[in-house]
Amino acid sequence: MNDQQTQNCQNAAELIVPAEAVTAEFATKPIGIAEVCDRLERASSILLLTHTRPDADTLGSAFALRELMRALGKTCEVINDDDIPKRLKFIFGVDSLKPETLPDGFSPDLIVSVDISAVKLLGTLEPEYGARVDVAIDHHALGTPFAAETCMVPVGACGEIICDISKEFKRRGHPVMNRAAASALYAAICSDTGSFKFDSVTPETHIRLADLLEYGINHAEVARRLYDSRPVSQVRATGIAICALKFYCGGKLAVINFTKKMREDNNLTREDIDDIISLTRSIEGVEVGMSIKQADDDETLYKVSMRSNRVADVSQLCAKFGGGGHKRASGCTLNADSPDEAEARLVAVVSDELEVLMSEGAFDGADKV
Ligand SMILES: [Mn+2]
Repeated sequence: MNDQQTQNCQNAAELIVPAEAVTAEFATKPIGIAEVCDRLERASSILLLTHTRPDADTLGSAFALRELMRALGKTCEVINDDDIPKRLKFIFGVDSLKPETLPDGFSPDLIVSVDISAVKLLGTLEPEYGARVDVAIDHHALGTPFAAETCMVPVGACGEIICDISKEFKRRGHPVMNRAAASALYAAICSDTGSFKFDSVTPETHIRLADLLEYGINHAEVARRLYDSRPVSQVRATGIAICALKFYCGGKLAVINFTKKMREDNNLTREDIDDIISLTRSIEGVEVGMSIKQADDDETLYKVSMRSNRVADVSQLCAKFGGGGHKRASGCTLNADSPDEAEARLVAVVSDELEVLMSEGAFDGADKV
């Protein structure tokens, strides 16, 4: 079982603001790769912003772009509001990218966000930088624009866009990327495409990856760092989650209800249970997987993740609880008096939807490849 594979892109997907939550009109200018390169060429000092709860895509994309900019003789720094997850520390090789790590007197003339689809994904960086982003480089088609200019290319990973930027720089006669940057982009693409398992993978994805391999990167080691070096506590969390699995709707809905007590009794951190959702939908016959996590600070608050395999639109289901995301990966929160009550309310809504889909014959032939 490789249950970490779908974590990154999809956890970020849960944080996408549903369209109906956008109240004010905001006009961003759409730009392409060449224009992004123009802006980067013209700047002398660049700040790159990455999203909260950082994943390999935002970090790998930012690292590679930073290396490209430094090779052009520019000053370039990257910041993130959060702790870097242990398993992603290899990308930058540092413990923190928090704003206090910026060199004294650093004053960017261009601010660029990478892999950020909505301003709230800046987390605690939002008050300072939310209204100051010049260019957003992103691959989420359903994002909520917030930057003056947006380069949105609907590819599987933001890292793929950085590959194209690098290619354009090469065409313009600039230095090609270094091996470390190529490794970081490999990690970004590998991770955001669920190790090339998602629908978003195209022939171009593999062509970009082939280019990265030409730099002599150790792709097997990158994959090992991403997936095969889990802390023991996370493996233990997986075991507890497996024991807690419950099935509904004749096995089409799988639920893991991870209570605060389960976490405390076993000394588990947030990072340890971040990925238990991917367990649920990797089980034969499951269409919708759901994890319910009781919050630490407020025991009546539950954070819910949903994944679907082929048919159900979980963004619609999460929208019924005020959440949203993608068709295949969404999230929401709800308040309830007990974990059982939270589960009952969620299961009722998802079961109804699955019953409707079954009566419509939506699963007929869904097993065909
Ligand atoms: Mn991404």
